[in-house]
Amino acid sequence: MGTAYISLGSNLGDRLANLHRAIRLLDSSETRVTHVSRFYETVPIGATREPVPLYINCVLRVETTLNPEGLLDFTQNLERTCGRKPTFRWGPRVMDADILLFDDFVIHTERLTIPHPRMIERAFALLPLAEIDPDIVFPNGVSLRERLENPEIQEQTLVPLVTEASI
Ligand code: A4P
Ligand code: MG
Repeated sequence: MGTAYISLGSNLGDRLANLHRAIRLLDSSETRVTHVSRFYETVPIGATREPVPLYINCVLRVETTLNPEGLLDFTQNLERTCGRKPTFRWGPRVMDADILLFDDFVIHTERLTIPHPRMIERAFALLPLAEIDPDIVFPNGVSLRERLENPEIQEQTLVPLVTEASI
C-alpha cells in the first residue's frame, strides 16, 4: 500500500461540483481517500496567451494499491471522465489532477515526475498539503514548513472557501 498526495484544480464550469466529483471518483477500490484539505480560490499561476479564470484548488491524501505509473493512468482517466478537453498549456480546465508526492519516491520518466516539479513554488499546493500533514519533508531534505515561510509563497493569494470538502 502506498501513500500519495494529489492536487486537484478546476477553473471551468461548476468548479466546486467538479472537485466533489473528482474526490468521489478517487475514492475507489484501488485508491482510498483518507484526507481532504479545505478548498481555496486561487489566482492562476503561470503565463498564458489569454486571461484564465480563478481556480478552486485542494489537496487529497490517498492510500493506494497502484504503483506511481498506475496512479497517473488513474488520474488522467479521471481528468477525462470529468470532461477535460485538451487546450493550451496552463489553459482553463475542468479538472487538473497532479500527483504531488508518492511515498519517498523520486521519479523522472518521460510521463511522470515525482515530487511534482512545480509544487515547491505553489502556495495552492503547499498550503493545503500542510493542512493534511504539516511535518512533511520532501525527498531532497527540504521541509514543507521551511517552504511555507518563503516570501514568494506567502505573497500568493489563496482564499479559503466556506464549504465542507467531503469524501
Ligand atoms: N506529468 C509529469 N509528472 C506528473 C505528475 N507528478 N502528476 C505529466 C501529473 N502529471 C504529471 O500535464 C502534462 C503532463 O505532465 C502529463 O501528460 C503527465 O504525463 P497536463 O495536466 O496534461 O498539462 P498542464 O497541466 O497544462 O501542464 P503542466 O505543466 O503539468 O501544468 P501544471 O504544472 O499541472 O499546472 N494556478 C492555480 N492557481 N491553480 C492551479 O491548479 N494549475 C496549473 C497547471 C497552472 N496554474 C495554476 C493551476
Ligand atoms: Mg497537470
